[in-house]
Amino acid sequence: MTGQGYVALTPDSLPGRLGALSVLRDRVGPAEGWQVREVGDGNLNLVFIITGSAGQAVVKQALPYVRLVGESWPLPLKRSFFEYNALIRQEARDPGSVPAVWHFDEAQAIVVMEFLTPHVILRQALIEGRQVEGLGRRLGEFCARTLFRGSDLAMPAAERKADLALFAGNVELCDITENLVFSDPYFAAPMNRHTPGLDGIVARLRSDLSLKVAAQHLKMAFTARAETMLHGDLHTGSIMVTDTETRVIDPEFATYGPMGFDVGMLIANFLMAHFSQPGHETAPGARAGQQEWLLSVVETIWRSFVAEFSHLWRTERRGILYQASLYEDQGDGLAAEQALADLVGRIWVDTLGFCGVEMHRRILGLAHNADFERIADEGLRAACEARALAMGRQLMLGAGAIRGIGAVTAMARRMNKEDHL
Ligand code: SR1
Ligand code: MG
Repeated sequence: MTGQGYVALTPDSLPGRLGALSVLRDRVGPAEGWQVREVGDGNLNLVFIITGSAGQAVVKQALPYVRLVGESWPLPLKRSFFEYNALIRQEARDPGSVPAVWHFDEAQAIVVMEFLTPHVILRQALIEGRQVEGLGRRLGEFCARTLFRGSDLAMPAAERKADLALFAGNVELCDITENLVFSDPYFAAPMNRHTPGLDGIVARLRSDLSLKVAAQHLKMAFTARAETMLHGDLHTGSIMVTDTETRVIDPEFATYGPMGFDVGMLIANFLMAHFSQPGHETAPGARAGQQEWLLSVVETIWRSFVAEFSHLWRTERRGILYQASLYEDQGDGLAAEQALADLVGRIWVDTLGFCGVEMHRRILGLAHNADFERIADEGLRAACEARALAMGRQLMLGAGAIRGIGAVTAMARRMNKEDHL
């Protein structure tokens, strides 16, 4: 499982092992003065912050197993290779959207990156009731730029095919998504867990045959439709923010897949943040403003995504799909606009479906969201989660009939007042 010579870092061993790297000496200062803390709180990796006389850096190292579960679940180190390759592509496609990568060591599965400060993980900020200026616009643009520019709409065909082959190697992380997102929530899989008060609604969802079919249609879209390079795990724990700045991190699940996957996962996590707010308020209704803001972010993500995607369609469509030679160059500019509207419509339907499965798997599967998990009162948590489960079902089954992002936020607003237990 581990590559030759791989050894996991510790805070004590890190200065000796990385102290000779010139990029760290230059940016952080001499290793003799380093202070190292391990701060990883995700499901998979080690994350260290180095503080030195000249600055700070982040060192992320893959472990040969799933940290959340332990050594009984081996996971290849090569996910670090995919993360590195995704980060440098995202930086090229949307400059300034991700942390700068300073060094990559494939054998040790180490990525050395810029330390983002005073950024915090967005999920934590949302639980605390904080708001971030420009968040929805920035995330919508990130999705549009990375998804458009990583596809056959924009890339030279040979380059795109080489990338498709490269990311096709990310088999084990795709396998996690394929099982944990699309299958496990819909039966009593061994690693699943849910809040006890949800037993009734969980039984109803798992006996809903249409839902099981919809989930597998979505899984087929994920496995078969290699439209673009996805981030692959775009949730609010994969985003770091200040009050005014947004950066996307952790693309180790990167793979080629359908455009709606990233957008759907992202929106799902804002909707879950919305439904979880009553579990974090200090007085009834105290988080009503935060809930409305979260829905406004959902709307802005989608609208900014469409606006930027449309802009790129009109200005950077140089790939092998929907060529200008077929449309604009023939005087058929209107056909290009019609093709754009059709494509955005397809992405929209995919987005809603992926949004629904993500809402289900974070409540029914192995990997839950702190938004709900931090609600200590189990009855209150179940009530909040049940609303998200019900909405996830409506999105998956009704995707084709939901007209516009305003209908989605209206649905969330309505369901937030309902009892779905
Ligand atoms: C076993 S890994 C569980 C989850 O953590 C990651 O962040 C992904 O979301 C994955 O599905
Ligand atoms: Mg992650």
